[in-house]
Amino acid sequence: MAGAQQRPRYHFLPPANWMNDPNGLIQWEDTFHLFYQYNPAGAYHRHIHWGHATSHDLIHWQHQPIALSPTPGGADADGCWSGCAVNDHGTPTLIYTGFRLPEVQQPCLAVSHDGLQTWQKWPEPIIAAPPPELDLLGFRDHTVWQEQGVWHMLIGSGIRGQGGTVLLYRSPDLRHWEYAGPLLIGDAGQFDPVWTGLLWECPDFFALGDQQVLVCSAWDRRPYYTIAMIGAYRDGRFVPHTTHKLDYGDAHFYAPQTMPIRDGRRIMFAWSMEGRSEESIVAAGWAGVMTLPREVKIADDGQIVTLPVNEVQQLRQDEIVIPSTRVMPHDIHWLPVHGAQLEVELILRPPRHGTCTVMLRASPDGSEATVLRYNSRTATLTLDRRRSSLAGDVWRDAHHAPLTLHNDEPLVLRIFLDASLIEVFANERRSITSRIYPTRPDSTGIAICADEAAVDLLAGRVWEMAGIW
Ligand code: DQQ
Repeated sequence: MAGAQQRPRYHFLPPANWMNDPNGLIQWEDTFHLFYQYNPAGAYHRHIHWGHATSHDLIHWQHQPIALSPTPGGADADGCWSGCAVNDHGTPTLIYTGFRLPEVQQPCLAVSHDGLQTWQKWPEPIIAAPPPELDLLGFRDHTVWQEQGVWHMLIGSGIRGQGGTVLLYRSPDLRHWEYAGPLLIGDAGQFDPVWTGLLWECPDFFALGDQQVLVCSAWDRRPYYTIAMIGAYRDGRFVPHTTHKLDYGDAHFYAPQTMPIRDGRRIMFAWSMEGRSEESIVAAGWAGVMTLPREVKIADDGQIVTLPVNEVQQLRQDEIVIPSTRVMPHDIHWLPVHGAQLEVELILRPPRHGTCTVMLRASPDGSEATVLRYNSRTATLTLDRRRSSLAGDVWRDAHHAPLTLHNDEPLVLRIFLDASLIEVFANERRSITSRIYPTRPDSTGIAICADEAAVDLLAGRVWEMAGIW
């Protein structure tokens, strides 16, 4: 499978090699900094460094020299794993996980005195070992904030036999930390409404309006998905009252991190992992892409939703307006557009009891098509990848998002296609982020299909999207 054809053009990724989690997101003066888990040696996860890029608009990025590299013999000898950036009274400071084989994980710290370009590591890990009384599955990934003059840090973990957990620490100076107990222990046996995994990676914790939100990536021998918990935070404990998937594309939306920016928005990036075999990843020479920058919001139904920032609109080129029409049962209505880098906006009225389907990246004969289907009987939006690619080595499972349309509410879709990446936003309250690998050069079409009952296309607009490099 050709690597170049699958490479996104308007989403962030390094020039080559392996990328995973976004790290150290921070707005410093007029510049946004995005660090990321990076292997400069190839398109596989090993000996992880921190890559670095900067932007003035969250959309266009400049690659910067590598920020952190493993120090031979040091606490991070086998990897500088995920972490965050804070402003320590004017000094940019990174807190990250030093990783040593076979599986030692220790919190580490580095500071910059030249405007976030080069970093000096604190000579020792800032916490020597996890609390000895806990039987933990991991001790990694950091979010740090200040509360009444005291630094607070969460570390992702899991308590064997219990479930994912985040451990709370406090410090006067970012270098000396005291364990303050678990902020929250999950219950991995609990499937209702969502299974929360054995280990929580990459915790993020913030207030949004009058709600407190904990975001964690649920792991059990492999990444599963990202969960958002909404609840109350008091005396170092968090009590969630709602838990849901943050994005319904499962492992393709993982390890997100947020930053508050000066205009009041909270911006999130997530890592979208590949969904193809290691052989084709290594052959392509690159792996991993960031989602669009998204603003974190509370949707009208109370779930946390992440929506593309308005700055994304600057990438729109030549708008094509799609006339409204009624698609009769069993008809396929092709839109007058083609492309692999598109933003698509569709307002549809699905049948009251039935399904309506949008085929994306579809070949004229339909042998390749990614199928987005809304079923009003089950109130579910499905992204079906069974026919997304003729390649033999790609992930084909479907993603399902619960979505109830109220009364006469139409289905409002905003879809971003960028080579192998697809991001679907529905009614500003659900998102599905995934990876597709169409192989045919003519798999560029979009069609609306009515199944047993007619579907009204009320309005539509499509834009070709400009590249960001
Ligand atoms: N990726 C990092 C870990 C983190 C995981 C290692 C999540 O710190 O737990 O690259 O994708």
